[in-house]
Amino acid sequence: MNTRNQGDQLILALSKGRIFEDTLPLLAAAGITVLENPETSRKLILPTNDPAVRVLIVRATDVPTYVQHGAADFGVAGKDVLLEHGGEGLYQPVDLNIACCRMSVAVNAGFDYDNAVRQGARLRVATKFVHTAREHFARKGVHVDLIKLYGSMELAPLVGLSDAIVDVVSTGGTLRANNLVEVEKIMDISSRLVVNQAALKLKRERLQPIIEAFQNASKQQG
Ligand code: PRT
Ligand code: MG
Repeated sequence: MNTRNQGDQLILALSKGRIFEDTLPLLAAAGITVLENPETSRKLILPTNDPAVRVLIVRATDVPTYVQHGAADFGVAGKDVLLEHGGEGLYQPVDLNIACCRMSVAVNAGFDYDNAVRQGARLRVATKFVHTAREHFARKGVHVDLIKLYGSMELAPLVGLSDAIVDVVSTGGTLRANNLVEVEKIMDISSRLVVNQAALKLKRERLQPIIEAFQNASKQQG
């Protein structure tokens, strides 16, 4: 099978899990059904009921990269991921209101965050979201040493790697289970449709109806 992205093809980049699940109803609204389940299939390129449309399964943080370089024409990515990527080469026409959560600062239950900030203490902050964290603390005038992690941020304060973490929170269950407290919300997060800027021009006839279907379906959800 030729997997290069050609003119008559449309390639959608999605991550497994919540983004894939929440995107399925939007695809259905555009008349597109994915024919294999990424949780059970070993395939990284999934067929759909439309032979010209295929779905790439990539890591959530890699979705903007595939779309930026045109290896995928469009994709779905969280605002958290897009802020770290920077968004170059991407058109972001629709906030899909899916995979909603918030970006927050959390600390050990015993740590007096407000007092540390008031005292002008230098904070060690562990996060995957270094760009967002740097901007947040700069805005507050708080000095931080950022420690880049790639997952399980919740562990860092427990073992003394950091004083605080910046992470996305949805139910708060993971924080509670690890005796951490959310002390500051940085922003609300949802996922966006991202489209390669060149593809939007060259494949407009194919892409536009899908963008509109996503737009209408996400309005009805939200
Ligand atoms: O899992 P992987 O390392 O491959 O990447 P990822 O975690 O970025 O991907 P994925 O699929 O887990 O998340 C994709 C997108 O979903 C993120 O970019 C967010 O925009 C959004 N989202 C919504 C979330 C959550 N809710 C969420 N709860 N992403 C991650 N989480 C994590 C959270 O950090 C915590 O560790 O899930 C854990 C449980 O959260 P609680 O608060 O419900 O306990
Ligand atoms: Mg995850």
